[in-house]
Amino acid sequence: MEMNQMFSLEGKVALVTGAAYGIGFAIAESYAKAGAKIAFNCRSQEHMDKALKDYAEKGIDAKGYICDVTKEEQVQAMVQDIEKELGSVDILVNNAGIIKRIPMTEMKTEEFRQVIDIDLTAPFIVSKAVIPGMIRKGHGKIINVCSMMSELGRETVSAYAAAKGGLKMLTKNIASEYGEYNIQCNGIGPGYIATPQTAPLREKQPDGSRHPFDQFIVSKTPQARWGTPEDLMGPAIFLASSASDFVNGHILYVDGGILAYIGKQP
Ligand code: NAP
Ligand code: GCO
Repeated sequence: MEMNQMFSLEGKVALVTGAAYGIGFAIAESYAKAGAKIAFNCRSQEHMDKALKDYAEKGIDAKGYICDVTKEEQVQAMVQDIEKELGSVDILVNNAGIIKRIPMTEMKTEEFRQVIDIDLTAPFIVSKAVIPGMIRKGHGKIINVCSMMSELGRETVSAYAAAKGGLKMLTKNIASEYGEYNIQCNGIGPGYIATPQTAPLREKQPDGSRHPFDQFIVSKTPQARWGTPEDLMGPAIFLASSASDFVNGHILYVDGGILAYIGKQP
């Protein structure tokens, strides 16, 4: 196989969930540049209108669906519509996600459940909806967007860490259960990436100085910077393309070295 064919997504149908902006948008953009037809969803018409404009500005003819990934009927209907409009899904990226930063003893059980629902149950729901089509086609790629919190804990993110740790194991289980159908399921574990989700951690202090968490993350990252959504593009293409056809059940951390580093003595 030619080198450029190995990383090509020409003719593939990719569904990236929650790709109106942030990491999902960058991954979808990279897939379009590699030749894939793009489907994405988000929850609000306002975000959809803006996203469609942003994709068009990049020359990408993406199909957008208003769909809440926690609602199984909406997901099933979206997957059927994609099949009619673009063809059945070859590549699924379970990207949609939320975080709630609340100390565990102050967190309502309902809030904990909401995070688990979006960050862990929804990847199950969406994967379940596309796997039968992948089995019919004889191939498929599922990429779950994991996190540093698939491996590490910290104050205030108990629900998120539980969900992302669970997502790592869902990844390994999908790989185990459907590998024989030539479906590869892997995870991408972004480090700390500058997106709306992490904006509160980078807010300037009233005196104009950097947020202490911002300084902390830069000091914990050997590459000494926050990641950008674009940093995820190459690894996401690798996991969606034939270049990774024998990579299954793996979590590829894209973190500038955070997980390799014990940190500097204060
Ligand atoms: P973001 O900027 O907050 O974007 C999240 C996206 O998910 C939005 O498009 C949002 O769409 C969508 N979404 C949320 N709940 C949804 C639902 N129930 N149904 C459909 N869409 C939903 O987040 P991000 O930073 O790009 O993160 C994307 C993924 O990477 C998440 O899974 C996150 O946990 C993970 N991650 C992020 C970082 C980081 O440092 N930023 C690091 C590791 C992992 P609407 O606004 O329309 O709801
Ligand atoms: C936090 C962060 C995260 C990151 C990311 C790390 O509050 O610690 O928001 O958890 O977004 O998932 O990989």
